Amino acid sequence: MTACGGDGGDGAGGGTDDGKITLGFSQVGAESGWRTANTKSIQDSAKQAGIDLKFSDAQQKQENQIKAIRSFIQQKVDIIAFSPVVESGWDTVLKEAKDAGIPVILTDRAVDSTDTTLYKTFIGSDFVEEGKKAGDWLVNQYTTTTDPVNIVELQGTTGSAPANDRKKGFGDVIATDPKFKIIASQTGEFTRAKGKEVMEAFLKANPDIDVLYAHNDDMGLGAIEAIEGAGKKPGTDIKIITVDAVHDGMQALADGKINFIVECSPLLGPQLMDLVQKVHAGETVEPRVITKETTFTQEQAKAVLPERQY
Ligand code: GYE
Repeated sequence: MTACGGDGGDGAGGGTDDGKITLGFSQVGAESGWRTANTKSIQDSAKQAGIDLKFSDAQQKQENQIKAIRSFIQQKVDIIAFSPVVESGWDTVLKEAKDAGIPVILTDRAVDSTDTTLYKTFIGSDFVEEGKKAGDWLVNQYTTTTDPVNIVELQGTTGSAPANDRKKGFGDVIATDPKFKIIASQTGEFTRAKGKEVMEAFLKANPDIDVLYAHNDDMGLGAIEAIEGAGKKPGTDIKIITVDAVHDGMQALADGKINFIVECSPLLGPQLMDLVQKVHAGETVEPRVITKETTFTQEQAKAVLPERQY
């Protein structure tokens, strides 16, 4: 219906000829509750928008994402979207897509390519801002004391945009007062199992931990098990801040086991499909689309928990 007459195609046109847009999507993996909700959002909204989705799961490996993107190029999909597992190392494959005339949309995570013509737009959260919100909450909790505050940090996937940026945003805020000390910081790979394992090691090595900052809910939930296993009370003996606000995280917050969650919305599907349609129609789109999000205290979690979608 919206075909623009004339030659009716630009050579980049899709794998099939049924008039549907074909979207190749390379997902990071299935490491967390956030990721599961994100995948569902993308699959549901593609269906709703009548977009033919070719979905590929990279199991947290960049090489698998590069393979998937090359395969999408070979299949001549109309558009490629992907959530880059790490920030670096994408220039070559992005150039291949560009040379093939296939537009690319970055979803959820950024790349560090200096050539921004390699992709049309980037939709996702401002992770530095999320880290800052976590830091601001902490600073406000400890205004009346000058005693040292010992913090341990569970980082996300090494080299990923959310791990780099959440660390930076938080670090910048707490650096304003030397009483805040990050006494241990290690990756928990955004998973529950690794979060638990690393927290166990943190607890063994550090008898005096005041605060845990975990870059996502899943690692925080794993750490809660470790803290309980060590005979301590999560949320009381050790204050916990996480990011995402997925259902299980919000439940732990409402139960008093987590103290504060910075929201990161995984429901990017509808906006992504909208961008796919616009880019396909040759319309100009904003180079950066930032997801709106909030933060939750324990009281707020109790109030909103019944209506949460994920
Ligand atoms: O916070 C984490 C997931 O890239 C925003 O990846 C995403 C992050 C999210 O595994 O739970």
